[in-house]
Amino acid sequence: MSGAAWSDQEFERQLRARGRRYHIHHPFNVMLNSGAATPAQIRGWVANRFYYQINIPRKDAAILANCEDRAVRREWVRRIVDHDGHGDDPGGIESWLRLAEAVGLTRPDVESLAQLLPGVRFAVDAYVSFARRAPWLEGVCASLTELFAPEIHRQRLATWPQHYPWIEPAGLAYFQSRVSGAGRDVEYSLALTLERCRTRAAQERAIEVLEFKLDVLWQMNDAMALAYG
Ligand code: AHQ
Repeated sequence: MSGAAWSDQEFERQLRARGRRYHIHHPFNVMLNSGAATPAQIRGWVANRFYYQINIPRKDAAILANCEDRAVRREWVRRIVDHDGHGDDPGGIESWLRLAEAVGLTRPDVESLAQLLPGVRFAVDAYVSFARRAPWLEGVCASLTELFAPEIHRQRLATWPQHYPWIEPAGLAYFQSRVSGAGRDVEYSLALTLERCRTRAAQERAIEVLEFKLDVLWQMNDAMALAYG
């Protein structure tokens, strides 16, 4: 389509408008956050999302490897230590394993990926493969699904304790960390996207990349809904 470049305001509006396809609206997520999930469905979700979590640092390392801009790398590298941990901070992957124990899974079972569904594996692998071969700026654009992430984490924190009192509350610490973490991360990703995508073609490509990542998240929920009902 192309044509004149969108203003920053219009480009941001276009990006945020894709939130209607965010996985907060997927029936499986609605079931989880409305209190209708069984312990088995919760455990299946936690075990499968673990694969997404352990691949985030590898995805971000792929973006770093493709990025020649030191100023961007200085910012982006933080995402890796946020998940892998650094110093006294055990990191987000450790928090996810604590969530796993809080919902009645064991660390060895989750880390074995024994419950990993093919559809979840393929969606996550598609995301990592994309980050490896796409220009680094497109990898940045793919992370813009986090424009919508603080809300989904807040929703879990607001609903899971009342709906699932059997889950040890300390296990929800990861969601708490991402309310502010996702907000901080996406503030940088959005500013970089608005700054670097200066033509209409680059802006429309950014939208296309965001829609691909929205499909990755949606597909993960499709696979889990099919497997766990
Ligand atoms: O816990 C999540 C996380 O660390 C990230 C990194 C980011 C990216 O780089 O693509 N996306 C993301 C997301 C996380 N949690 C998801 C959830 O629903 O709990 C949301 C997901 C995202 O919105 O992309």
